[in-house]
Amino acid sequence: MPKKLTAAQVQQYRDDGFTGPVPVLTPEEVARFRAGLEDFERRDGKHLTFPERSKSHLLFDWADAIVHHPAVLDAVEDLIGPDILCYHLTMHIKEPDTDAVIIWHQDDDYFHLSPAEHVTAWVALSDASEAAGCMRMVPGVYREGALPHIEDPQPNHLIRRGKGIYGRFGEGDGVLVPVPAGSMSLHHTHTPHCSGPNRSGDRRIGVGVSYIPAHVKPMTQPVNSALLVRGQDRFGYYHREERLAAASESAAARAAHEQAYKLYMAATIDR
Ligand SMILES: O=C(O)CCC(=O)C(=O)O
Repeated sequence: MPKKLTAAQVQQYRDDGFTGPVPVLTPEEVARFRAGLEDFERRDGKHLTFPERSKSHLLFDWADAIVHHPAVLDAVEDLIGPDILCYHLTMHIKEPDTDAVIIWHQDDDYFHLSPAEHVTAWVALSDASEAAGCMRMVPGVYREGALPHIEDPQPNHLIRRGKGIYGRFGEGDGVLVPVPAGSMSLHHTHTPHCSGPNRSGDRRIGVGVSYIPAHVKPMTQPVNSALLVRGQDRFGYYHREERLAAASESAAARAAHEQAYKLYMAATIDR
């Protein structure tokens, strides 16, 4: 009996490689978490960018609350079991009426983890409609495993390195996966996905959280750090991150975030 997902959603994930939308946050939580993000941006004088866009849960209490949210973790547990590490987090924000896109790719090509059981929970802090540039995903193709990617950085590509699958999928391929504010989608690491520009009047704010079962191994060196968010880690494959303990942006949080970000940049692929 799944904890959060319906049996049909679990089946859709097994068949298609993704499911959603799954409601996870209350409207009050959405407003509070978005206010936390935008309060930081106001004080910082600019839109969130790297390094704070990456592993934000080690720095900000609102992001920490999302990666530990029981509704999010219950759904993730339904897919990958009870021993869960948060391997990474990237804030995917598209400003209103801008050209930023994400080209067709599989997450595995950035992360290189084995076995391929990594799942991305994409939590919406604003409406990710078709007009706002929600994701498109191709059902069933995840079963083919890793597809060839080419590196081709482009200025309007939200993921800096711009590694993508070229020549196989076009603009209208796959199915749209709109996610209303407070809900999330879940996709498998081999699911090809992309997203178009935000033509809506609001920011499109997505929190992409990468979860893995503790038995999933890193296939690249040096090894990244990861945060145990539920259950036990009997394997110890990753440097251990500590949960944000003090207030957002404290000196200790900044130091822990800086260390984890540096390791991530050295260990894996720019995202
Ligand atoms: O935010 C998007 O449009 C795509 C995000 C993405 O590629 C991911 O979460 O894996």
